[in-house]
Amino acid sequence: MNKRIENVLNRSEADELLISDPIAIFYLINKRFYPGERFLGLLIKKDMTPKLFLNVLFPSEKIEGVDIISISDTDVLTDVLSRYIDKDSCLGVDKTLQARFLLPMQENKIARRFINGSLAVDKTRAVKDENEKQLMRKSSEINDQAMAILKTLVKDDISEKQIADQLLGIYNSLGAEGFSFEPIVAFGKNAADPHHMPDDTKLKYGDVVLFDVGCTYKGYCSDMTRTFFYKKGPDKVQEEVYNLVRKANEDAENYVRKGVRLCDIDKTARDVIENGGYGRYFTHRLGHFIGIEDHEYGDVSSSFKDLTETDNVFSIEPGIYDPDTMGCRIEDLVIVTDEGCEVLNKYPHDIEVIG
Ligand SMILES: [Mn+2]
Repeated sequence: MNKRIENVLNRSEADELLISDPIAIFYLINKRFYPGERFLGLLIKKDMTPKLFLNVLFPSEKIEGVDIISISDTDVLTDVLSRYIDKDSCLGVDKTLQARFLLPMQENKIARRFINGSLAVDKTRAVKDENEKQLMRKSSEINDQAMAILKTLVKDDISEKQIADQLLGIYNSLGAEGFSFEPIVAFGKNAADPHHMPDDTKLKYGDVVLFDVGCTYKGYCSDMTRTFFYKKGPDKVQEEVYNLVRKANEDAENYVRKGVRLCDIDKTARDVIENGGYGRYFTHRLGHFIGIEDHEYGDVSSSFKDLTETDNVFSIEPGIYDPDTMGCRIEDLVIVTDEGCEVLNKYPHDIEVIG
């Protein structure tokens, strides 16, 4: 049994876990399946070789340390599962397991009790191992390089979309395989919309330029935001806004270490922006956990009271979205260490005029 599966079982209250989320399965056995509408499940429990329930439509080579149990469309799923699941057990299932699978399992009582088993997987995934940390460093290093290239693409009248369309090629040329999320390129007032999607807006003199972009490298995500000024430096108010966001980012990063409450990291950044008078324009949580997915379980927000653990990886991304002055966000990824944190993004935070 591999270390990750062992860690999940150690964190779980269930007797056995039936994991159906293909991404969680990838994390646990390093094999990706795209089962579409078909059932896919990995059954794990102590002292048993993990069983992968796999439809015959998705042939697989042998998987080291895993027994593959083939199922076909004509099999009754609950009959197959009950050959392996103890009917007196407490079974943990995913929060995303579809009701069309779960309801027959409950009706046929293939287990005594069903509980949400996702938390054990999610909390294990939140602590990155050495290999994962290396991949995340590399993914963010590529993202830093991509940011340096992106900012050279600006010119009068180019549209947000025209810049965004070039990003995939940039990532591929730097060794990344794709986007970790759809890139955000926002000019001028559009930067005051935190989730603006690139459109036909054209770049003009004096605009703010916001890039929120990320790639995947060997399956691991990066995610970074920088806000630039096109051809003309910020006016006094914009400079004040930018410096507040920058201080919020840096104070929060300085606060991060093992064993602090995630909500207190959020508060560190939020206090800076609130004391600067822009609290109502910081409309989202400070950050999110990240790894194989751009957004994983775990928030850096006022309502998330959990303590950080060494090797958690999350974003620190304060922003101010004031349509009358500017939209600004500065985002880095960090790895929690015993003493502080390692900031994965090396692209500077200084005010930068581009173009
Ligand atoms: Mn982010």
